[in-house]
Amino acid sequence: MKTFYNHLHAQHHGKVEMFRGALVPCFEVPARADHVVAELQRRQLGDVLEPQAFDDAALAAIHSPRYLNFLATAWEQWVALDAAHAAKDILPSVWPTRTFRTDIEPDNFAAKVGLYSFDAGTPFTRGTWVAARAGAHCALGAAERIVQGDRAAFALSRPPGHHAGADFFGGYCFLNNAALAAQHLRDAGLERVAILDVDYHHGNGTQAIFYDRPDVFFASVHGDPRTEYPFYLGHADESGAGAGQGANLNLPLPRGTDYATWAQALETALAAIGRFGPDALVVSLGVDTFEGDPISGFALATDDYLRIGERLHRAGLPTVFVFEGGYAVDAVGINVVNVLQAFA
Ligand code: Q9C
Ligand code: ZN
Repeated sequence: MKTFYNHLHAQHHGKVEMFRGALVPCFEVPARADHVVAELQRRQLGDVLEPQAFDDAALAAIHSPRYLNFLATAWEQWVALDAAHAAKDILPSVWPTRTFRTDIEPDNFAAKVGLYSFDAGTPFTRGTWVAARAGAHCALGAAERIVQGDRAAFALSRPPGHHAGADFFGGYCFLNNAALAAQHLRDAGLERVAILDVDYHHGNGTQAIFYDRPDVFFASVHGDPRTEYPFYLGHADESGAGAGQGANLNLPLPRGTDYATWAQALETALAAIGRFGPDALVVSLGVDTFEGDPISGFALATDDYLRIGERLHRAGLPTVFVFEGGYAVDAVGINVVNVLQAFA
């Protein structure tokens, strides 16, 4: 299985995020991806490649023009306000909630940041755009391997993507790598694509992007949004809209869920995906379901990731794996590569 990895990911290195009234060190750090690469190479699980550059038009297949323009220019706008800003990250602090307008992009920079984001936990840094774009190219490159006939490919994208919507960032995500991979498969002629999101957190961005579409099925197993981030989406009654009715499946589980219960939800998701009959599968592979994860609440053990990989292999579909969450930094490489190795 080929892995697409881009060294530019490390240029996205947030300093702090807002947590309970204080700024705390970021959980989403470059070392996460470094550990995955090291473990892939230790187990010799296939080539690790730099992705080719893709045209920005590929990003525009998922993201809005004004959002992409914001991402591409945010850092220069920030530093133009005050040269001293270069030493600090951009962190959102004001948002257009219900009854506010979102059709007019404000001139004020802080207001623009809020228009295009949904939390204060996702710093935008000097290297965020370069890193996120390179991460998206990893996802596109991995999807292209499937188009070319490979059984599986791995996009070691960083920053992660599944919380990012068509025109907003948040949850450590800026470009929706899994959505870009799925859309690339569709644009290459595959008629039906399924996305299976196994990250601890609901993939609100991916769900929203495909919610009214019948050609991309989205299934997610995640912490119940009544208590778990991202809180405002991911409930069991969200089943798709319009032509996409029936093409969305959420399987929320309570904090503390262990592998036996989690694996039953995986079976439910895979059965629904089987009925959908996709030509390929995109897996949003977060390993923040791990018992040692510092910000999550499931109890999966390191060996359980081998079971997940075996089970996904038995689903019998060409599969693009896309790296998402997982914040137990010392274990993230072993857990991710357990899935990939058991699949391969
Ligand atoms: N103090 C992904 O796993 N903040 N994103 C939680 C932590 C948001 C997770 C609070 C977590 C986002 C891709
Ligand atoms: Zn997560």
